[in-house]
Amino acid sequence: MSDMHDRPAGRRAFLGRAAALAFAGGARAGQPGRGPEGFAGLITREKDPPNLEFPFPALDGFITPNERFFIRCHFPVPALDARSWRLRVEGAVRRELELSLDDLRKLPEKTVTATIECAGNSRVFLHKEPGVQWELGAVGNAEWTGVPLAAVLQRAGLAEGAAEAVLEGADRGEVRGPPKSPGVIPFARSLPLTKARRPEVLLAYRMNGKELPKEHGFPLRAVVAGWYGMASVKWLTRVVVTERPFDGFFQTFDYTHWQRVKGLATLVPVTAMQVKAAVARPAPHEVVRAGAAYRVRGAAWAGEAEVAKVEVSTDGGKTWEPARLIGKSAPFAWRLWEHEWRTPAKAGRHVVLARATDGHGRVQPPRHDPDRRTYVISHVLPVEVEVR
Ligand SMILES: Nc1nc2c(c(=O)[nH]1)N[C@H]1C(S)=C(S)[C@@H](COP(=O)(O)O)O[C@H]1N2
Ligand SMILES: [Mo]
Repeated sequence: MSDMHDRPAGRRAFLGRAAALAFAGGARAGQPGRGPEGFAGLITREKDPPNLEFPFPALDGFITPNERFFIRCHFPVPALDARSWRLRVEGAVRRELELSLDDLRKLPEKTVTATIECAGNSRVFLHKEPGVQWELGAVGNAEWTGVPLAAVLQRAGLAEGAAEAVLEGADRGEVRGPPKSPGVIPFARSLPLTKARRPEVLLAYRMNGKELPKEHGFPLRAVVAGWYGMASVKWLTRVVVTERPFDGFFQTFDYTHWQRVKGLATLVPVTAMQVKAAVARPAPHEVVRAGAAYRVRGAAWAGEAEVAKVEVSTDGGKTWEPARLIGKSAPFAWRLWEHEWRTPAKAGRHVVLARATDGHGRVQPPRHDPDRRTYVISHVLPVEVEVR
């Protein structure tokens, strides 16, 4: 299983059943209410619009299959017809474009394996903050295929002074607030051109080798690898190149955090994902057998950086041991990890923790920094288990 994520693009992208059960320890097969691989479906956090999360304890492979990938929608899912659908490119460009899906498919195709985490993932662990109450599962890792945004921008030609690319979706609605939106607005987010032109930023029409599902942005979405999910605009219909930073609703009121510049707190848009390890098993309040071998396991990701190290503590943070990183490191994709735990002989409550370090030496913080507001929730999260 050490080569579990090292598969060439286009081949069967998720683990075979045998390998999946090996990662899952095989223990969950046949449990009531669970499928053979321990997957009991997504958890509904909000019905309308759909906001559903992956039950993170069911993590059993490097690739998240499409039907297991979390869904985050601010507005109702738009129904788009692929034949009449067009992507308009306008603003500070030399040539405005109107591209069909066929036009896009003629550009050089590219596949990127990327982890997308919602910036509000793990919000339920903060103290009674408003917003979708995600546990650990507003995150997934998929193989995205499409064309680089850079290729489209190059076709349009950037005008002098161009600074950002605003990506606009076809979904729209009114945010009741507070704060309220200025009436009905589409979902839109901008990228500075330095990121927009990077090779890992795709306009994707396929997800794990299949047509992009409706809830995930059919027929075309952005995939901004390395950044939190809000940047990966779904149901993309327009790219507007601007000369000045875009101050739209989801760029200012939502998905921003405080940054201290010379002692002054200033709001900045949420961008790159921060290093984070999440424990899949044990699940919270799982009953674990005393005096036995237990495989602690999970995933870790670090946005634009690499996961350098994952450490596990099974004594509430007093001592830490290195976990084994599975497979090879792939840029922008999470890394599965595991750790053998010899559980105590005596029954009682125990706290399991995982802590990741990225390639720049940045370690997950022990507590949530309030300057991050209710986003970028990457502090170490304790998992309480009962040894019995
Ligand atoms: N058009 C549009 N794009 C969107 C959103 C949205 O509501 N509308 N939600 C964003 C957020 S906050 C996240 S976390 C990701 C989630 O992508 P997924 O639903 O495919 O998991 O989509 C992003 N792109
Ligand atoms: Mo999100």
